[in-house]
Amino acid sequence: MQRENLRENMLLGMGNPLLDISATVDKDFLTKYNMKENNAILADESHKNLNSEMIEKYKAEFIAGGSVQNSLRVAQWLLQKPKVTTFFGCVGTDKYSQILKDKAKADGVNVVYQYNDKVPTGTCAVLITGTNRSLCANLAAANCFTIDHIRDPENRKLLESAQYFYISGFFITVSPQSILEVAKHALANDRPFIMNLSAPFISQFYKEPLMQAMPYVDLLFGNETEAETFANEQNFGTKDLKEIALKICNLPKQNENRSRVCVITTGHNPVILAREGKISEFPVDVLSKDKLVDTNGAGDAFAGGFLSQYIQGQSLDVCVRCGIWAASQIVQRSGCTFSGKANFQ
Ligand code: 26A
Repeated sequence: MQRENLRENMLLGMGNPLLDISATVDKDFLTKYNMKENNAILADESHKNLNSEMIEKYKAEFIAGGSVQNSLRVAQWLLQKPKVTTFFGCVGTDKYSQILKDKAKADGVNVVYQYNDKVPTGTCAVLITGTNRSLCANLAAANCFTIDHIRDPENRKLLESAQYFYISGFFITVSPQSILEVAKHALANDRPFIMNLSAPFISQFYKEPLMQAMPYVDLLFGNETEAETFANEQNFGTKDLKEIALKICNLPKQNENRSRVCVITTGHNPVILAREGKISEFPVDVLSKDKLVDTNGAGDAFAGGFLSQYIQGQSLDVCVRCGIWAASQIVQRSGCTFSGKANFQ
């Protein structure tokens, strides 16, 4: 398929729009807030001073974030045609949501937010230690997303004309009902339904809604710690990532026309792709330490790069290579940001 065949609103994404508050911190600061490197958690009472400390003590910068929105921005960067992707998520009516919207729109995403005028836009503290990142999301308005948004007649048209659907595991904490509605729509129309494991805590603490969505999932992304946690929670009886990927493919599935594909990223180690009982591995070019800035957004960029090719009907091999390329660009910058024209070959 050629770029000319790309049309508006082919890929519909749904997730938590968050403004990242990002700074390099010392490890003690991580410990103080009971956070671990390369993890992602939801904020609770104990994190109420986290953002202000990040801003005042560490001079944090504000960067557009939110996992799915990041992926769509990266996909748009590669697609070079505006509005091929549409994003649903909930924000407040404040300055932060304007920043998020402006950024995503400038990058070409068709942003269709649900607005909540009582709750502020969600934020995510991004604590960088060396090249690792630890995320603590305060969902705020993102958590107020309701199924009404996808049932609104104008938005319904967008849902109906979309060919591919991408939702983060993170969104399970917000509206599992909306996830199932989209999943069932995808199934009824034989269109790919794509999810991401997003973080270990999703497999641990949102097991039931996650496993309700799983039978609809045609393509699943995850990284090594997410896959290991998932396997452990599902009593797979193995820590071997290739076996885990194959077992994920074999979990019960609704749409029998499509066999499930599972893609596991493993940092700088090869990407594992499982499909139809087979494993393929794709090496990652290891960047020198001085080129690496931070890994915030690497997984999102991988998904965005992959999806940019997937929706053009490219082979899974090309999709993975593009995911790897996109992630390698994003880790050379702060947060999920990029500049210039994407030159993936
Ligand atoms: C529900 N949670 C915890 C989250 C997130 C999240 N996006 C959606 N839901 N926690 C962190 N992020 C986003 O992940 C990106 C890096 O992969 C951050 O906003 C960050 O931009």
